[in-house]
Amino acid sequence: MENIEMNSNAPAAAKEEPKKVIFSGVQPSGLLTIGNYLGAIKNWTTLQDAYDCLYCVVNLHAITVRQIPADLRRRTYETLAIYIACGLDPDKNTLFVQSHVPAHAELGWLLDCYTMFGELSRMTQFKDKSAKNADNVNAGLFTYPTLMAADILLYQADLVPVGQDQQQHIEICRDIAGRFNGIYGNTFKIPEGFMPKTGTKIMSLADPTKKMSKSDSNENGYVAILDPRDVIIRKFKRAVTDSDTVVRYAEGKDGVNNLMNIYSCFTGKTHEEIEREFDGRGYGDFKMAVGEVVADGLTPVQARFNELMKDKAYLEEIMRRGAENAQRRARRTLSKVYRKVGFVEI
Ligand code: AQP
Repeated sequence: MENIEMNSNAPAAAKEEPKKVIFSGVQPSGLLTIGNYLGAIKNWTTLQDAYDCLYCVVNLHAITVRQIPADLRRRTYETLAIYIACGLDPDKNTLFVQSHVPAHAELGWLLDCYTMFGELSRMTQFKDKSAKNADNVNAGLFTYPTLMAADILLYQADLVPVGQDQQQHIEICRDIAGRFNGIYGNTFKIPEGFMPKTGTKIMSLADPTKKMSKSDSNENGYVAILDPRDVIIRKFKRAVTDSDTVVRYAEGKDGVNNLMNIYSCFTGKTHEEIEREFDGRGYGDFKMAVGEVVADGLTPVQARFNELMKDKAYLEEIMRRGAENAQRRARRTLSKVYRKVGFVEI
């Protein structure tokens, strides 16, 4: 053993800065798409060494839209398996399921009482989802952003890596936290949104003016991470483009722009490089090439996913470990909040 001499005059060892905290999640509300992959999960994997990351399968959010129970249960396992298959290491990140940590629902309720009806009414996701689910415009759909604020604030997260569609929810989370801090003194860290450089908004292949969504009723609109190769290629072949025939990134060419973004995310090539590569070639060639790079990129993810899904006990062990860790951290914030608002703790 090394003999270290203590010297009281020696300068104190440089104190290591604690890692910044990251929180994010995906709803197990369908087959995860390349929008979820490029806008969120792929970005998360680049953060796992430098940050203290918590990634959640947000099943409480998923029931704001009616789910078939057996599907929801299966997709909860699948979503966790996709996180790991995409490269999230369960030893470096806290991976967990939202309903396993009751503090989310508890803080969600409390924050409902500090969120205004008017601000929730302005959320575009609420407007879009109410239009899509006109027969089930439930209170949970309306207060979704408050629960999302609770998810983030419970862990005193510094950063929330999300796609562009979630930017408005990050803003309202900051407003709620600021309001609470204004009344009771510093309680919550005010988080920042953190968007990837590319892939922030992947559009539907069937209607490139709309975001690609896993709950789209038109299966040709999205490419699922688990879609087989032939399905991926067929969906790209059918992708809506325009009457022009030149592969270039320009205003009004939503379909081609979207395909160029996807190609760029999977190959690392810039738009200029893509334009040069497909100079003089038609859309047919281009769509085929996009389908192939996407299918190639997803092959290892799918292989790892299939292995993981054979071992439910392993996935449950990850869920259990993640929930214990998350619950311990979440409780600290919740106790602080309860004290501040005047709840008696026994
Ligand atoms: N099309 C997209 N482009 C880029 N990022 C996207 N994300 C979703 N769609 C795209 C990002 O994925 C993360 C998880 O999303 P979610 O499942 O919690 O909810 P969502 O944003 O409502 O995603 P979907 O696929 O549209 O789900 P459904 O259809 O169930 O509502 C978020 O970071 C999101 O930005």
